[in-house]
Amino acid sequence: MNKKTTLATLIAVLIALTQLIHPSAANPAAVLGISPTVIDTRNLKPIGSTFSINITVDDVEKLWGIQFMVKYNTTILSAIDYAFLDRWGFANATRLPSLINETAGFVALARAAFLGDNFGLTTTSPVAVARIDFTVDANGTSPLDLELKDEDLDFFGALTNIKAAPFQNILLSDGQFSNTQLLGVHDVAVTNLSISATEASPGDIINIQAVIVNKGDFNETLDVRCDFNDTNLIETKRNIVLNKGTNQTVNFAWNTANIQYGKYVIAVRAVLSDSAPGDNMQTAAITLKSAIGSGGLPTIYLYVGVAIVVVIIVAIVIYALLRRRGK
Ligand SMILES: [Ca+2]
Repeated sequence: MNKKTTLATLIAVLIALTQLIHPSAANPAAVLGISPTVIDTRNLKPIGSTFSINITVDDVEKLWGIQFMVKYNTTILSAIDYAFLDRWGFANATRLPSLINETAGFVALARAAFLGDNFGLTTTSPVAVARIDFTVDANGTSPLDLELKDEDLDFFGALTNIKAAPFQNILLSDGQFSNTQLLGVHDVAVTNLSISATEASPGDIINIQAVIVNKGDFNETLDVRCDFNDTNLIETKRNIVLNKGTNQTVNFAWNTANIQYGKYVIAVRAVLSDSAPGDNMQTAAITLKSAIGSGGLPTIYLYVGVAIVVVIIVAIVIYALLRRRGK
């Protein structure tokens, strides 16, 4: 081994060591919703009257483009107008086709900012981005359903961020209209998330427990997902029956045998598009350390220690080689 090769090996070893220390982050799902959730105005919205709904976005980072549709019952309602609320620099936005289709019963809205015109919308609370106006045609009930995709109508929507990368994980929160009956809401929540350890070693089993609650007016059957770092699935409990007003404890076990050292965020989420999606997920943080690291010596010192030993060995080798060449 000559001096150059030795140095290259040393650098490679140091780079490899730095790769062992990796940060992690978790992103919540983006939310597209209707506000108010329920237009429940018995006897207050007679035939011929008008009302408006706002479309809101939540938990988005650098939102740059938006395309979606709202479907409704054309017997009960007519969509008459829409407007974008240009509150985050969409004033100069390119106009993608937006339209009202009174025959099929949908409003399709789309808008994107010019690239470079702004830095997108970042928010962790609901922000209204568009408004739709309706007139009431008849007494009855109509859904106000948000859709991102309808293959029959050849419609493919998205929420897109500044890098033109669609948000992969989007919760849709629908609305309802009625002028004849009291409307109930669908609303479940994840509460009381606990994990058996906040520090552990790879190979440990982490027990995860949460309570799901049905706060709404309907009996529900739903899946509950447990993930780490956003959408890396640990397990899904399927078809849990949760009657209104009841709660249920769910348990998961995370086998960390093939998980690297690092910080992780465990999330338990109720998979249901409900009226208040903000409480459908709970998270908890956990750090996986080496056995020595968890015994009190932080993991980074272990890596530094190994690196120092490697450097000393390499130095000795170089010294030995140089001495031999010198003779
Ligand atoms: Ca909820």
